[in-house]
Amino acid sequence: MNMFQIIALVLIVMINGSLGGRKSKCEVVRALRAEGAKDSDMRDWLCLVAHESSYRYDVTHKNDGGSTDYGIFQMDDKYTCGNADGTSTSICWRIRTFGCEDACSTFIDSDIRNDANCAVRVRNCDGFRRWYGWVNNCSSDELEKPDYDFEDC
Ligand SMILES: [Ca+2]
Repeated sequence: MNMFQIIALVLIVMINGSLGGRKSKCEVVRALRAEGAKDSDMRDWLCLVAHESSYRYDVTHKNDGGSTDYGIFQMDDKYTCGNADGTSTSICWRIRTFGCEDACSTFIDSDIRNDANCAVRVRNCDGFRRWYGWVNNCSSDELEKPDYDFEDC
């Protein structure tokens, strides 16, 4: 291997390391719109994703109660992924069907379509309060920030 090849290899590893596992803001916007999310909710969504996963789709987080959160929307295995039992509430029983019950491994892959599908249905069922990342960080003042501008998407 000559010096040029070594440098090229190092660059490839660095690029993969910095970009791997992360989605752009507009990729998230497009995935959410495709699942019916309204633009009037989009700043909330972007704040939620920024605080739940920092736009990384391959992250997991172990909760104090023993459940685990998966992926860009941090869907947990207590109420959603891998859980096909149906919920206890009459309004939201469909949450665990038609996709939200997908294997948790599909919530940390690079295809965020099923993640967005499930997240939009959870939001339509329970609102954004289901996500502590949103509850604790996404005040109306916070949502004004240019970080959450999405007009170019
Ligand atoms: Ca996925």
